Amino acid sequence: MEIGDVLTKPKVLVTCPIAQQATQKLREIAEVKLNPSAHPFTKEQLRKEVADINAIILGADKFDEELMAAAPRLKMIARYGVGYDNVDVKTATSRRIFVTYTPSVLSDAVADLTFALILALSRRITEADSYVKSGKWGRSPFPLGLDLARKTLGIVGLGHIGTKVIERARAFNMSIIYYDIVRNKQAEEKYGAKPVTLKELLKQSDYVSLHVPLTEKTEALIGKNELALMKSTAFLINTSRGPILDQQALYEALKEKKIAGAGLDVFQHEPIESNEPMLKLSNVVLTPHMGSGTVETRLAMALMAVDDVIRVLKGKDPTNVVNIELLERR
Ligand code: 8YV
Repeated sequence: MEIGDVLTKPKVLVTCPIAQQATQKLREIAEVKLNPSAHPFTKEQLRKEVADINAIILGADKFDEELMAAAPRLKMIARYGVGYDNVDVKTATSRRIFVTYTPSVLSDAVADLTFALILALSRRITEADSYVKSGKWGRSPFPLGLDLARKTLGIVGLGHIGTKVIERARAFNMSIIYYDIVRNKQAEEKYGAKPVTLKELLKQSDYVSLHVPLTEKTEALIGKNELALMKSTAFLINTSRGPILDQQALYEALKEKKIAGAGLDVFQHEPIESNEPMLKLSNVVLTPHMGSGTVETRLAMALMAVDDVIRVLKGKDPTNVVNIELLERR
């Protein structure tokens, strides 16, 4: 801390809208700067904004080495979310900047949205809504949907969110298979989830749901060859990160009806581009990256992020640390 900092409150930048209750709590100990616009900061804006901040609560903005270099007083980056693929954690660690995140509190919300997409696809909810609103009821028959009971759900990445999806699927009487680089014995015993290879999962599942973090290893995990293994009656759901899927390959598979449909909350580029061909397909249900977007969950995430910011600004260790090496080095 610099001498001037003792006399003034530490400065915290919040790059995305968060619950007022959380910003109020933060204001008790810090000077809080919010992003006044509905749009994310541009990189240039962010470079200026970070010049004198001590901590940042970060939305989906990319935070790289260049921005860290432009923020000499930065002690921590609190990711408002569970995924931290937008943060250069390696550089943060080398600069002794804590990176925190908000795991677990959003798992139910993301699992709910995953299931909402599964149900919307199976029972054609978005099409049915347009059918009724456009006055077609009584004039042409509405196509039949599909049962979930006795179908197979394939979970790719069985962590906290994947487990919550399984809990919901069990209530719908679905069979569960999963692929993960680590065996989840607990889920196997508790829910009868069967571990399989990715290839087997793609071949056997009626619904494939992606729940892996975005890393170098998971980028484009599902491409043309993987999609070709899926049943023509199967659906793909992605509430994790866009780049895990090859979006162009998915578009082609959907267009040529090689798979039945897709429910997507995340995309290669966000916001989705207006000329994105996927927007014209009828066998997709698209949502605007809103997996954690409920009142209760967003409040819990904001308070979790703020609590860690307060801890760090008071010289304590944060609780939800990504770069735990920094704790070990203390
Ligand atoms: C976003 C998410 O963080 O948890 C995540 O990683 O993708 C979301 O919860 C949220 O939309 C704010 O950026």
